[in-house]
Amino acid sequence: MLTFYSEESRLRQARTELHDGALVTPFECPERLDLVLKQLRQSGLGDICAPKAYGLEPVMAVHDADYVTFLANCWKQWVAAGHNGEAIPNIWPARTMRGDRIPRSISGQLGYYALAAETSISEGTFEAAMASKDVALGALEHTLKTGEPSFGLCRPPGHHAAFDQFGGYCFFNNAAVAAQRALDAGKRRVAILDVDFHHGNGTQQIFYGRDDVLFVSLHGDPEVTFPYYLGYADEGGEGKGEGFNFNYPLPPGTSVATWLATLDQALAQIKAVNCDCLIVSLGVDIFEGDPISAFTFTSADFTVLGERLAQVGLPSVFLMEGGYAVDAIGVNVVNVLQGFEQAREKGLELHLNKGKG
Ligand code: SP5
Ligand code: ZN
Repeated sequence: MLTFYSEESRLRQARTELHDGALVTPFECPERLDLVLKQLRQSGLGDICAPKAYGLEPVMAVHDADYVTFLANCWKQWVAAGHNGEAIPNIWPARTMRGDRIPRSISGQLGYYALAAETSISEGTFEAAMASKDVALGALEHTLKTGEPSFGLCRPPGHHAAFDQFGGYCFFNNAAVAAQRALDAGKRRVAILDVDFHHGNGTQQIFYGRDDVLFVSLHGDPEVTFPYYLGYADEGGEGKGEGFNFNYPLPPGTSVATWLATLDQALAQIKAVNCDCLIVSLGVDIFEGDPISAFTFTSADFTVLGERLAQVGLPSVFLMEGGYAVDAIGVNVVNVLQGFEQAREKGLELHLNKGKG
């Protein structure tokens, strides 16, 4: 399986995250890349290549143009306004105020375009976000061309980024950018399966009214888990999109057996709808050792996850989302990809033998 990766993902080097009431070094850090790259190289899974630059057009296909302009200029404007720290919102157009004004001040714009305060904008953030969506698009293009699976080692992650909002460490929604690109290349329907510990609120929001992207997510119950305000089981899509959104919120501490049984339901939903390809929002923060999450996967369980995903039998693109702070994230990612490859090869073999039979 080919991996796509960009050195420019390292340009995101934020120093501050608002966590538990303190500013800490961000959990979503460049070292995450090294942990995954190291295991990929040791695994012999396949080559690692750099994507080409796809420009802004595929981003504008799912994000608001003014939002993209805001991201491109935010750091410059923040510095020009004389601020010393990194750009962090501290006021929002909350329910009791006007939601239709975009203030001229960068501080006002930050609140308008942010959905959470843990994610600061710093020098290089926009450039890294550009690289990350190129990684996703490179992986997608390879899979569309060959039918072979691919892995996009995206950083920063994407699934919390909505049409015109950043947050949850995400700026451009890499999975949404890739899904839209697949449609624009002639695919009729794309399935996005999100297994990150957190609900993929951005992906859901972008496609909520549409029937050409099926969004299915397993995640920590938003009653008690970030992002709190989306990801409930009763969110089934709207208008044409009704029946094309499935949320499976699960309580913190959910056993792997329960999680996998729920996955089987999610996969049945995907198989019940005709989809031309599968994009997996691959967060490995469902690991038992993850510092900010609360599911219980062991490293071995990730192999089982990969095997199950192969049973869907669709051309598949894996895109990195969350997974933090522990060496095991590399092994966990590789286990998913190897589990997938091995099950897929076995499936192909069975298929061939049947043909000969
Ligand atoms: C891509 C992704 O995984 N983004 C996650 C963003 C989570 N941001 C806020 C997390 C708040 C976690 N609080 C947990 C406290 C555990 N002691
Ligand atoms: Zn997550």
